[in-house]
Amino acid sequence: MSGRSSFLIVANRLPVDRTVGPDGTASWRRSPGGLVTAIAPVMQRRHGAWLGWHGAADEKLDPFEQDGMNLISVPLSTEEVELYYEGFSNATLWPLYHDVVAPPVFERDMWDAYRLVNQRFANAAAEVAEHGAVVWVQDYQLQLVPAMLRKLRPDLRIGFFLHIPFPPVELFWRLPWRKELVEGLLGADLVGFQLSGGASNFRRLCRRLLGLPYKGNEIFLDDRVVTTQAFPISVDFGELDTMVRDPAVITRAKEIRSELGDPDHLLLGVDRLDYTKGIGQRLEAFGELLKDGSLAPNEAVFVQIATPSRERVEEYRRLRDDIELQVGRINGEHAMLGLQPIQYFHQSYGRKELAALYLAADVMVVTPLRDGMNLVAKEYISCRHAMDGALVLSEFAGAADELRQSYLVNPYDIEDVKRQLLAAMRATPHELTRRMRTMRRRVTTYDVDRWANEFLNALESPVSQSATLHTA
Ligand code: ADQ
Repeated sequence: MSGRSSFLIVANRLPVDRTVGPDGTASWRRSPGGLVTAIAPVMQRRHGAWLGWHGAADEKLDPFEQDGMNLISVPLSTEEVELYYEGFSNATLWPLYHDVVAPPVFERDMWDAYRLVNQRFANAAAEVAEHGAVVWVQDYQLQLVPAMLRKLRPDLRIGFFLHIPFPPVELFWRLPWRKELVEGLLGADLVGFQLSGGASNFRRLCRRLLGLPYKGNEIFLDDRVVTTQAFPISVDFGELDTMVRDPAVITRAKEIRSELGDPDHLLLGVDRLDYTKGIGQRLEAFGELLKDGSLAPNEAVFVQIATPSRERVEEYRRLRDDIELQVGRINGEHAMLGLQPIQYFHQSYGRKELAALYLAADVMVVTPLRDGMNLVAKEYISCRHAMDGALVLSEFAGAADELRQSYLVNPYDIEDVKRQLLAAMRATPHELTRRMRTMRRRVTTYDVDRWANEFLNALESPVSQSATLHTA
């Protein structure tokens, strides 16, 4: 790849994974996920480029092309992976932005690495962006990039989207580097959040921390205006809807049910193994239903898929031990020969296998303690074209704002989770269809394509470009 680009995505990771074949040759494969699917066509149309780390430490790569996308690797050292990625991003910001459900770590060397790596990303973007290019920075690992980039290249149009929640002022206030982080984000023309609550937390913070006035969605700086707005992310509805009509996927879904002994109720959880996802809470509720006799051991099977995640961060190692102990206990108490009420898998699956699981499940259980959006909930909805199946969904997932017809629960209230699990299992087909139809209508209309387009339209809209200054 050569030359400059008029459209850039800047994200912690490149949208590809390296795989090594049996003969030892390495190749790149596009990573699954809605973000890549939504952005790929825009990239192709505009000769875009994607900047991000390629996943291996201490290695420099030349820019390369994959699936029509120009990819530029930003290198990270082993120490930077530890301090910037596992450290400041995942042990400081992640818990702080998720209601401090685990205690955040505040360490100066992590912050120093975060700043250094963000500067490297900003420098790389400044180097390849065409004059007046549109640059879209993604997520909490790169919150300093907008301001750093603006300083180097004031001609660019810079957007930022935060995939996780933006916390209330009172929680954010603890951060020793709060001012730098907020100023980093204010380097963007448009700062996007999953929910309007996150956007208003951010505006309030700007006023309290920096004394900046705001009106409606706009924050007024001395010389420009920053727009803040909610863009709830979504999934590739069409891709999933097509996939679950594939005869191979239908057969696999039937096989899954029969391998599980054709239970009356197949409950499913699919999450990264993360302490924000409320896996322990849902298993506790399910265990109690078995214990108090509300459910017979042969009546329901709970399949919990927990993708390995951030395994070098201490808190995640502890969580894995806790969950595995809990699964062992519940199965130990309630299993019968050849029948385990909880089937637990600490593995990653391909998209088709996941689609078959969604198709097989009667009740999808999504109970995060806090979640920016939660794509799993929307993926399940996309897979239920027969208009059956129930979604049990935490009030603390961003998706709850849109999916009001789910069985909403407070995951901290185990009795509530138990009640809603039972309600979902006992619902009539008519009731399930009524709920599912409305939820599917929402996800079909607001798919990930629309999300990306709405963000980019807002970023490039002449109204915000001409940004008439507030004279308050
Ligand atoms: P995550 O916290 O990773 O995302 P989520 O939105 O649920 O959470 O996305 C997880 C994705 O991984 C889904 O597409 C799911 O299908 C896939 N996945 C999970 N387990 C898997 C497995 N075992 N095998 C294969 N794939 C698996 C962050 C935020 C969310 C926000 C998204 C997007 O935390 O709140 O919705 O970004 O903005």
